[in-house]
Amino acid sequence: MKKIFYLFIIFFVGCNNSNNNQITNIHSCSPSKNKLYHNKQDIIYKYKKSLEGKILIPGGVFSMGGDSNLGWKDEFPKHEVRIDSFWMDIHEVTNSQFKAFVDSTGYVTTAEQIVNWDELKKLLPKGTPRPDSDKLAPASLVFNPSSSPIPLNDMSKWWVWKKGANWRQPEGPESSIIGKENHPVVHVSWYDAVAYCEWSGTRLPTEAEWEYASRGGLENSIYSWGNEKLDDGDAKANTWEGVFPFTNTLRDGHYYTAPVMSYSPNGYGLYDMSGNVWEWCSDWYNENYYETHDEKIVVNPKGPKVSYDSNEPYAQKRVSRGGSFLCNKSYCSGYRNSMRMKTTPDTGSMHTGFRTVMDIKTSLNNE
Ligand SMILES: [Ca+2]
Ligand SMILES: [Ca+2]
Repeated sequence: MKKIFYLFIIFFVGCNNSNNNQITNIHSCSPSKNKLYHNKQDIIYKYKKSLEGKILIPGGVFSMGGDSNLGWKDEFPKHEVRIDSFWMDIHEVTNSQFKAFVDSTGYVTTAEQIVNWDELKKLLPKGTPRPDSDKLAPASLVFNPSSSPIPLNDMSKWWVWKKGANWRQPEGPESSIIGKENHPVVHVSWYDAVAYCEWSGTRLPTEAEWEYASRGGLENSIYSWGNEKLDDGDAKANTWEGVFPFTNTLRDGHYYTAPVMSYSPNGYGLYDMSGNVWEWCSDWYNENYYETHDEKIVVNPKGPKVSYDSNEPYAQKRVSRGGSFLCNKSYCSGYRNSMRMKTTPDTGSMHTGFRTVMDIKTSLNNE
């Protein structure tokens, strides 16, 4: 099932929340080490630090949720979470890696398929007329910069539903991934990401695992590198620097995607947890999920049973994290550790990708 042009707004609504959705209580931003705990798994992996492009994220307890008044309402309340150790991809899944999957399986991504109108109309108000067949052709969302500064309240001004755009042709039929083999794959739906995981014997991270990993061992820091502002010092991530979506200063060196591992890793040795492309998580999105926790410490949360977004209450959405090359401080600051994005699982776009994780137990069974 695929969303079409007039539904893509659903995807970006989280980036467009106005400031009245932010809360004003400011939390401590002093970095400190997470509270690690040790179990048998950690002892086993004390002697093994790498696994096929993955790195061991040691289990521990951390405070999950918003770290400052930059946080949206759905990032609160901040709560204690315990995470077991797991392996995580050092970098986002690349075009080269995704091509190996497609070459091996013949998999056809969501963006390469004709839109199934019978499925799509279930997401739309009753009586919505069937679009022309042309509008149901294989397509995906492509960024379209503005020619002048514009108000940031209408995402259709900088996104187009482009026929022929998919992971092989990120900017449309005239483009390709030749020379971008080490860039993150994009235009992948949640279903595409899960299919890749099943093929590779991995899985998507839970939202809690993703945030824990992004923090890199620092507690209550705003960004994966700490609390230094994005614009200070060396470039820290591939984001949008300038007046979005008009001018881009290219201070970080990249307009669209950057090759993975172009910037310094975080404390766990993970690259591009902030920026470059959004990364799918396994969880359903529910804006009230954090409020449902009444345990002192939540253990390995796997997300809510049902999705809920009051902006689009009929749409079932999955979580993605980390922001992209289109994130800007004037807009969504999606590159913060705790920022939660939500979108329907059939939606891909030119700034959404993923990375995989593996349970310790799974990796042991593979030996
Ligand atoms: Ca950039
Ligand atoms: Ca990323």
